[in-house]
Amino acid sequence: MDKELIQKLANYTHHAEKEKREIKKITADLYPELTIDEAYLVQEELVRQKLEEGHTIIGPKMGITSEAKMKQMNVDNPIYGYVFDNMVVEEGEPVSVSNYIHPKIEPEIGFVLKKDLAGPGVTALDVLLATEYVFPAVEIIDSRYENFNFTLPDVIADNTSAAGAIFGTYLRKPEELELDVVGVTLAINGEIKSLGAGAAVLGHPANSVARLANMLSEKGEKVKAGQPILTGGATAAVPITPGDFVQVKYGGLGDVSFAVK
Ligand code: OOG
Ligand code: MG
Repeated sequence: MDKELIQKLANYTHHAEKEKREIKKITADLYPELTIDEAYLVQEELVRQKLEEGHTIIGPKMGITSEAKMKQMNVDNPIYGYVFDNMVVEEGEPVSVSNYIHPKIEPEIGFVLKKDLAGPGVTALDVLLATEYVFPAVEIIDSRYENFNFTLPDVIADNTSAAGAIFGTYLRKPEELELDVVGVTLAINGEIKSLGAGAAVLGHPANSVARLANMLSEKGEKVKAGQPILTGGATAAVPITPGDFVQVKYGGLGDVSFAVK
């Protein structure tokens, strides 16, 4: 895959994101043979373009780390992408659907490390020993592809549908909780729409961070201390519409609430 094609595909998803416009997935007819490795090259170019425009990376995100997400999206392997500064919604602020194409939300458990983690061979124990805090989070995903319909390479080239993140402020040390049995409920206007537990995320959310470190090591990169890390939706994603009041509660790990306008 030459540089020109990488740029063309990165422009394709990047422009759709900026213009809040749905596009056909890359593998539909633009470039059906896109592989996972090539898709990460497209993602790298997309990240480069965003940095060049003056945006900054807030932290990495894992995706497709739970059975619920694999089933919902019909893809079967964890992937990673990046949350940028212009995607962060302050806790307590309303989420405006007009900023997105067809937003959905996901309850996630966040990590902040106190030291960098470089793979390969990083384990969940390594992650827990390197973790400063865990915190509750909600990710807003907004695939640029029609009907959220994509293959794994497509979604990687679309920065894993990253569009928004609300980082809760209820910080806990990882040893204060059994993160795998932390329950989570997502309610909209008082009605439970999805529920799960930390164990839905690769058995334990620390496994997701370990996987991230090991995947990044293939490119000579590491998971950096101090950045909020999203470990992936613990339940299927839920669409939001104006008038919704969303309340996501985590057992022993606080909650994140917001209005949708
Ligand atoms: C891809 C992003 C998945 C997660 O937490 O599983 C993701 C998508 O479902 O559009 O962020
Ligand atoms: Mg997610």
